[in-house]
Amino acid sequence: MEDDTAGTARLGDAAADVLRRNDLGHLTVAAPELYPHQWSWDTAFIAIGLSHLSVSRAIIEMSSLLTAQWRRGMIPHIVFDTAPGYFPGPERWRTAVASDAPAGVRTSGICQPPVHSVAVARILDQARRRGGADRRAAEDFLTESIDGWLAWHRWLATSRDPEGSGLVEIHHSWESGMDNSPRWDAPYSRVDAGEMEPFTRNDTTHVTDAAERPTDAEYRRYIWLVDQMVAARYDEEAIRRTIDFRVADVFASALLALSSEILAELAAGAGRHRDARDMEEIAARFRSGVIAAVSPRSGLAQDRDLRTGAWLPTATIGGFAPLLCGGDAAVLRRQRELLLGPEWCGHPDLRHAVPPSTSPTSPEFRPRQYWRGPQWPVITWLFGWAARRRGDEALEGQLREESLRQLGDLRFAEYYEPFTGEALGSRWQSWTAAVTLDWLAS
Ligand code: 2M8
Repeated sequence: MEDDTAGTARLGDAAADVLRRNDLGHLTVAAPELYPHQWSWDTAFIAIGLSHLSVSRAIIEMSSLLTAQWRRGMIPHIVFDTAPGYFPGPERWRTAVASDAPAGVRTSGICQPPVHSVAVARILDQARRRGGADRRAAEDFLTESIDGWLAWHRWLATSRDPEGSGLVEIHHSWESGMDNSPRWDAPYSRVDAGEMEPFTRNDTTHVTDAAERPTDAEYRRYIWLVDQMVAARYDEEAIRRTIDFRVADVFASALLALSSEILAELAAGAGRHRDARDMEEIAARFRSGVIAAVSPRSGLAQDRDLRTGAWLPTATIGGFAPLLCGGDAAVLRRQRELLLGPEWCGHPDLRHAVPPSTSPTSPEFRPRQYWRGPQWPVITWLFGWAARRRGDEALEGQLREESLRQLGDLRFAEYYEPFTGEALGSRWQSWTAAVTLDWLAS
């Protein structure tokens, strides 16, 4: 049998190879066939992985995303490259109708969770450890890009929380990053996709089994919402008045709180004290919003359907949002216990003790279907990283070790079947390879 060091080296080489193969020079595609463009939150994780290979390449990745930033601050969820074959492409998003879309770059018209300052901080740490030219490049990058990140957070805190509730409002489940999670079943049951321009999906041709992807009925609703946003010319107020999907996303809110706390530290380090205070305020507001959304009964944080006012109690990984942003020691203690307990990582039938996207004890759990049950290494990484930031090295260590065992199949899958460990969805997924590199480096 291969010894540990050889196995680790092989895993690291294979992960680096995935990033190299998915690299177009100016951006890294999220996955070679299924996702041949740049995705917003994928970019942050990819840059974290790249920072272990080349600080300057990691900086290019983040800078290239920022060139697609909309004028009011939104970072779009997809920046399209030239490859054909992804649906919906720029011709369906029609972002030219928007008054604040950037010129000269083709993007989608929605956003994804704000994890970018986690990447900026990680790149800076790496660069400072290396010193010399890397350090200078990363510090220059922070100076040049900080206004972009600040504008992004301010846009989220105003346009997506105009009433100051402390929760980020989303208008499409793609904005959550967890597209078909049962978190969204109730709000989607009220989306009645009517007559629409016909379309053909491409995604199902790139996975072994189409049942690992969302259903056609789900896709009709996804595209219906895109068309509704185009009709509203991507005007946030008009969208709020007319769209069939308005949900307060507790996971994105926790990430905004966490990332704003980090951005405040970065701003303070760059001598931008007023900006640092603004970011601290945003962090505090969204942290409180997340804690207020915790159900005393289940101990999990809940999303909220803003069209009906109903809280959404489904037991998904989104419910552990407080473990990302902190804010209440008792809530965190209970969540840690829950996460490691039999309904989650401690479920006796799991192949690897990392969190499934939906609890295996929930009636909505589907072990092979995308965000309805499989384990996502990138999500495990986020919880591990946040745990370490809180000083919970034990939790981080456990999640890392289990994940590295899971990734030992060298497929770098998009997601994994929780009971068998089978690789599902896309292979050679960039963010999976990237978090592998980060785990190996710690
Ligand atoms: C998945 O989402 C895209 C739409 O944005 C898709 O299914 O076509 C999600 O897992 C999302 O979180 C991720 O960012 C994206 C690219 O990896 O794929």
